[in-house]
Amino acid sequence: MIDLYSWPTPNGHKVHIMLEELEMPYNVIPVDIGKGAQFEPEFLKISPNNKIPVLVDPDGPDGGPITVFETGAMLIYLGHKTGRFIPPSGSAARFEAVQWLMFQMGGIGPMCGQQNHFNNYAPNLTDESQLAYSQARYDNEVARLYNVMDGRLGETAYLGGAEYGIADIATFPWVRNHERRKVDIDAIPNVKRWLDEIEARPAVQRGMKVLDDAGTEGKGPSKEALENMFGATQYERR
Ligand SMILES: N[C@@H](CCC(=O)N[C@@H](CS)C(=O)NCC(=O)O)C(=O)O
Repeated sequence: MIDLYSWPTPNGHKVHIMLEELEMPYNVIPVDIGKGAQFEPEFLKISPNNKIPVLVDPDGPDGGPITVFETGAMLIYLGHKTGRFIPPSGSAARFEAVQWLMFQMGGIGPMCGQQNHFNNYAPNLTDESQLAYSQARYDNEVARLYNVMDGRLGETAYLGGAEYGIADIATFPWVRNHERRKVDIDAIPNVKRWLDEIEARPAVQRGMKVLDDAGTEGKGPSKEALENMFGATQYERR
């Protein structure tokens, strides 16, 4: 059975949703990133970038176990393993889906992450003009990316193409919370249509509930969590 080292965050949710869509049995091992569990030496052996999630599949492609970190790689891995939620290997459709997956990995995820940081966390930034600049920079960039999505979804049913798949699964947990992203959803009706449809999928609803007993829902991070995620602990060489 697949072991998934995870935590209830947008990146964790991507893989929870994919595994639920696949109806694959899996075992979730919580890694409390607020308490610093991502820096434990045993975890760093499978996650050299000290981030969740990480997947360990005892039944990997060469007959032995395989470890995969980085959610984009994990979604491609699971799609390839099962032949589901990803177009056939080598097809033009595969590259179309992968490019929109990369749009999430290189754009939506990092920009929404920084927007969240500067709007909600930026713990030590007391210089108002720096804070205003940083917030405007990421608010604008996030709004721009939602508009790019809206254009794409005006042309195709799903982000990756005609079929629902890994690009949608990767993007949904980051964009569902549009109020937090300061985006007017009524101005981007194609994104709204897509969000409503994906939100209604039972597997998505199950995936979003994984680890919801971790007690993080609706709570801001503690001082200890802010230190672990953004403070000096992050920059110690390990
Ligand atoms: N690009 C990575 C990002 C993973 C990531 O940022 N994970 C966050 C939680 S959403 C994390 O583990 N943060 C803990 C830390 O940075 O110490 C992926 O897609 O897997």
